[in-house]
Amino acid sequence: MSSKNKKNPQKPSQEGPSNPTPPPGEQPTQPKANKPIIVDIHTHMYPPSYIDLLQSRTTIPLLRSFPGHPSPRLVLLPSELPLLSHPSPSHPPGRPLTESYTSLDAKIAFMDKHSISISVLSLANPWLDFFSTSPDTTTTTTTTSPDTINAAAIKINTEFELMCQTHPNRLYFFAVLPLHPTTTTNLTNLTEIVSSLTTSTFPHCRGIILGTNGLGLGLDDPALDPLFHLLQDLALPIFLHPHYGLPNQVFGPRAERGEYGHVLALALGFPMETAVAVGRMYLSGVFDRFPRLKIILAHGGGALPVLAGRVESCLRCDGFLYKMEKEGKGGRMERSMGEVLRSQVFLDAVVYSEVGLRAAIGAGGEGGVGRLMFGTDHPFFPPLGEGEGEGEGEGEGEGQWGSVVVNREAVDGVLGEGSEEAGMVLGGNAIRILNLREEEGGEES
Ligand code: 5CU
Repeated sequence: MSSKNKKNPQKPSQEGPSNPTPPPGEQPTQPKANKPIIVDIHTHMYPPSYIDLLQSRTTIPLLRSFPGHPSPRLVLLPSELPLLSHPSPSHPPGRPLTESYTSLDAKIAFMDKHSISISVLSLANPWLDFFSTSPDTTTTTTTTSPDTINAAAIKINTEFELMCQTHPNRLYFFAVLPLHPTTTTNLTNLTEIVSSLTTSTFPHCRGIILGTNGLGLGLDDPALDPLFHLLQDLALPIFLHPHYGLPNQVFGPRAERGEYGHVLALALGFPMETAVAVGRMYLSGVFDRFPRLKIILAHGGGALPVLAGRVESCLRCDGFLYKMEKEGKGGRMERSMGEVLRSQVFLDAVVYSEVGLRAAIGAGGEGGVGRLMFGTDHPFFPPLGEGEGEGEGEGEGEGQWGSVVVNREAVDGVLGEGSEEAGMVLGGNAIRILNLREEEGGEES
């Protein structure tokens, strides 16, 4: 990791017009030179009750054993669905359920191996979306009662809270919400659950993780307004994460037959999904209605940083929206997409390249460096075992994970190893933005 490329360092962000000065206790934390505090804000787990849920299911997401393969496999992605009905004996769909997905000891060992002081845990995709009407209708479960879904969310959040309590100062979490179509008629319950996240029951909760599905109609669904209102009022950020990617047909029949593994779905489908979700929120006026809502986008905002200008341009030239505005029927946003990105949006630094990282920093404007937070996406993208086919031998491996090193090197390469700016992205920003304060009697990393 070299400091030769100290290019384009930028100043810390003021958090936009809605948050001109950080409140007391949210002052920027400056890490010590050369030994930055590393905070991982993008790190997943499946706690025990979620594994039970996966085990009980017959369609994605599920856990399934395949003859000739020692460990059960986690089959999660819509792109894996065609392979589930005709699994190849040598390359069954999914990924082996290793300890990395389920064990807190494995998470701590991973953190220690990568000098990560603090992790903000979250349930991995697809959260509890399968209880809702999803874009992939085969994953719909309509018979589950709202009480059961609420109870599942509370149980999972409690499991995360307890994990955090066993490692004070090292672990926090983003909670999962029980979103389902009946939520709108059941808002009191949802309000109670969301409000509880800021009480002494969940002292380690720092926001919520959300997919792009919402209640089944996406995040521009006006039925979500009460939720956004509440999250804004409680100052609970959304960590927005993709899961559905793009429809399988986009990638062609060879991808549908599994010939390209997960590459297209994860590398190209996920980032487009994130960009589309935020574009829909923007055009529907979510950010105008909730200007204090904070949203953290996974994978450096996906395709959004490079496409935000194009969204603005298309909006400026759209005859239909122009006419709507003239007729006083809306159509225009109060702020440009760029302004929203510079004031309400934060990005993780899980982009795997200097080019991508520069775009993510640029999206935040002058204060872009102050809006970016390091992440690993653990336990996804592990090192693969030597000579093992299709990830069967994947695991912790001996050294640091290549997927993590590449992200760390991009930060050091763009901002300069040991620089103040690199320290902000690696940990200082997360400590400030997510208010990761020291607890008494906490453990050292
Ligand atoms: O490899 C994968 O399937 C995934 C996934 O499902 N979610 C994620 O965040 N990264 C990779």
